[in-house]
Amino acid sequence: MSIQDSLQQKLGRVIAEASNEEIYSALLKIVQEMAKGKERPEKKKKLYYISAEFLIGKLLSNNMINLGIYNEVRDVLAANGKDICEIEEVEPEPSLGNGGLGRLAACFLDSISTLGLSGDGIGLNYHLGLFKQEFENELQKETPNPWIENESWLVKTDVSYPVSFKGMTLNSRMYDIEVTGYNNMTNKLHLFDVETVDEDIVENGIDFDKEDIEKNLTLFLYPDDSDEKGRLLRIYQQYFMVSNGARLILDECTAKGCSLYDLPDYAVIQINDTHPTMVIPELIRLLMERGMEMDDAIGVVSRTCAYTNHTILAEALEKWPLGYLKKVVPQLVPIIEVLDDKVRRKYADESVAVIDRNDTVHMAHIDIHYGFSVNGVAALHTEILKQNELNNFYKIYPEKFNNKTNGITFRRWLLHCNPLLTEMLDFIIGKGYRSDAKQLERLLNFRGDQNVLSRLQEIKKANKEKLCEYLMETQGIKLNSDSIFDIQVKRLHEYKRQQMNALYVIHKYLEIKAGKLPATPITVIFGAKAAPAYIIAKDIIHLILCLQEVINNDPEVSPYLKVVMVENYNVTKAEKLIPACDISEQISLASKEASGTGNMKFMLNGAVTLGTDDGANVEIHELVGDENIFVFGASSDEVIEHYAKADYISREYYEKDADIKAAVDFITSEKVLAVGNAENLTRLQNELLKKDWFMTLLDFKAYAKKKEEAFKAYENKNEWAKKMLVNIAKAGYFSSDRTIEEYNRDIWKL
Ligand code: NBY
Repeated sequence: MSIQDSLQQKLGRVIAEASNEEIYSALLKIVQEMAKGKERPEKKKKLYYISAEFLIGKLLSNNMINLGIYNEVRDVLAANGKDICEIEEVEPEPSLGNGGLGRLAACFLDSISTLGLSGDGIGLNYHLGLFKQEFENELQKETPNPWIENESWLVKTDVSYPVSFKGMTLNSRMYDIEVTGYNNMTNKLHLFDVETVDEDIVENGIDFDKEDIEKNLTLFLYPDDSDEKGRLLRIYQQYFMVSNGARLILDECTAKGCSLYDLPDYAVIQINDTHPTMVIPELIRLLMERGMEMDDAIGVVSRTCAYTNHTILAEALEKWPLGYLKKVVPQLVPIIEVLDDKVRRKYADESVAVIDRNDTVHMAHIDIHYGFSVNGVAALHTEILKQNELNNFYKIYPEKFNNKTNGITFRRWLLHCNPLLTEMLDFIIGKGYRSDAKQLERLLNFRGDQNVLSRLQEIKKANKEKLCEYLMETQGIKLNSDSIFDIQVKRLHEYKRQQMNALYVIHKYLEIKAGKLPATPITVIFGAKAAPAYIIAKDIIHLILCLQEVINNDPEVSPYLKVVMVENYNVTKAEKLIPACDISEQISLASKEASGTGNMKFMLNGAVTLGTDDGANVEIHELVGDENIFVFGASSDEVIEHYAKADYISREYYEKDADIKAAVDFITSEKVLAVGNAENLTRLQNELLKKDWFMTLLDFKAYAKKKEEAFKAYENKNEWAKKMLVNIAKAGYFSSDRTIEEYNRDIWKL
C-alpha cells in the first residue's frame, strides 16, 4: 500500500482534513508497524548496553529516515497542504539524559541497529525526565517535563520482576522502544518502570518527597543529589535498573539454552559510566541464587562485563558510603565485601581497593577489577586515564585498557537536521557516505570548485535564516543572519568554561563602546542547563542572561554584537542550532573534557572549531590540519602540572592585565547590577578571583586573540568556505558506525 493510502486508512479520512495531531499519531502507528516487520532474528550472542540515560530525542522523523520513507511522507503531506515540520512539533521530546553521555548511548543504539548487530539498551523510564528549563528574572527555573502520552513510542510488555530493597519489594514493568537502524533491522531499548509512580507528588517546580520510593522511583532523571535523601534515591534507581536488567539478561540467555557457566558466550554487558556498576554484584548474587559457587559466579560475571569511563573529574566518579548500601540494598553488601577482600589479598596498594578505609565503595574500582575491558572515549582521555587518573590500575591490567573515540549518528546529525547539505552531498559525491561515512572525503576533490564553495555558503545562510525565524518565534529575539554565528551549547559546567566566553562578550562590548567595531557583526549564542544544586553554574547562566539584557538593549552596541541564551536547550534545539553555526566553541580546560560530541556535530555541519587541544578536539585538529581549526590555550600537560604544583593563582592574571581586569570588574558594574542580582554576580566574581579552579583567566588572553583571528579569517568568504568543506569532508571518522565497529571488533565480538 502506498504511504498516501495507509495514512488515509489510519486517519479514516482525507489527509487535508486531518489535524497535525491526528497525522502524527497515524504516522507513529505506521512506523511502529513497519519496525515490527524488521525485528532481528535471535542470534546466540547479544550486547546489552546498560545506561542510566538514553537521550533519544524525538523519534518520528528519525525513524522515517531510517525506514526510507521520510521523503515520500514529506511529499505526500505537502501535496495535501501539510508541513512535515509542523507535524514534528507535535511530538514531545523525551528528556532521558543530561548531555553527552546520554546522547552517546542514543547514537550507539542507532549504529548498532544500522550495522545489523544484535544489541539492546537497558535503562529506566523516567516519567518527567530531566527538568525543563525556564528563565525568570534572568535566572534558571526548573519545571517537570512530562513526555509520556497515551500514544507514544513506548510499548508495554508483559515482562515484570519483583525487585527487593531493604524492607520493601517493588514490581517492575518493562516498556520497549523499537530502535530502527538505517536500512536495517530493529533492536530494542528496554526501559524499566514501577507502576506505582505518582506524578502528583511533585509540587512547586520539581520538589517531591524523596523518601516515598514507591511513588518517586522513576519520576525524574537524577534528582537533586546534594542531600542524603537524594543520594539514597539514586541508589534505589540504580539498583532497580540493574536488577531488572540482570534478570532479563539471564532469562533471555537461558531461553536460548545457555548454561549459566557459558554466559559470556551469550551476553556482553557494556556498563555506561559507573551508574550501572551494581549490575556486577547483582549478577553474582543472582547466579549464586541459581546454584553457582561464588568464585565461579565472579569469574563468569568478570568475563561478561565491560566498562566505559566518561570523565576524569574526581567529583564525578561515584563513591557510595557502605552505610547507604546497607540501608537500601543490604543483599549486595556481603558480595561487595568479598570483592574488596579479594582485591586486598592480591594488591597491597590502598588506592585500588573497592572499599576504602572510610568505608566508602568506589564504583569504578569494581568495574575495573571485575570487568574485562576499560575504555576511555577519546585518544587523549584514554592516555590520561592510563598515565594519570587510573595509572595504578593500568599497571595491574594493561591489557584491559583501550580507547574508543566517540562518534555521532549521521542520520540524525546530518540527514535529518541539515537536509540542504545532505541534498548537496548526495548530488556531488553520491549517497554512499550515508552508510560509509569515510566517503565524505570525496568532497575534498571540490575544494577548488567555486560552485560548491558558493553553495556551501548559501546553505549556511539559509540555515541561519531558519534559526533566526525560530528564535524570533520562540524567544522574541531578532537576530541578523548576516552576522557571524558563534555558538556554545552543552551542559553548564565550570570546566567547559562558558564563563570564559561570557568574559569575552564583555570584552567585545567594552571595545565596541570604545569605538572599535567588528568588521562583521557577531552573534554569540549559548544554550545550557545547570544542575539544580550547582550554584556557580546557575550564577553563570544569570550573568549570560544579564549580558543579553544589557547588550541587546544598547543601541550603540547591538547592531554589532548580540547575545542569546537559548531556553531549555535539548536535542530538538540542537538540531536547529548546529546547522546554523559558523564558529563552534569547544573551550574546555585542556585535560577535562573526556571527548565531547557536540564538537563532532558542528564540524559535520560545516562549522569551524575554536577550541583547546582537549578531548576529541585533538583528533579533529589532527584530521583537518592547522589551517582549518583555531586552537589556543594551555596544553593538557601544562594544566596537569599546574594542578600538581598547585601554582595557579587567578588574581595574578587579573592584576597584571587590563583587559582581564576590565572584563571581570564589569560583572558587578552598575550596568549589570541594574538588571541582575548582586548576590549571584558577586559570588561568581569572587569565584573567578579567589579560586577559578578551571583556570579561566589563565587562558583568557589566548582565547580572545584566537577568536579575533577566527573573525578575521571569516572576512575572506571563499577561504572560509574551504575550511567548512574540509571540516565536513574529514568528519567521516566521527561516525558512530566507526565507533561501534571498533567496540564490536575489540570488546563485544558479536
Ligand atoms: O560524556 C560526557 C563527557 O563529559 C563528554 O566529554 C563525553 O563526550 C560524553 C560521552 O562520552 N559525560 C557526561 O555527559 N556525563 C554526564 O552527563 C553525567 C551524568 C550524571 C552523572 C555524571 C555525569 N552523575 O554522576 O550522576
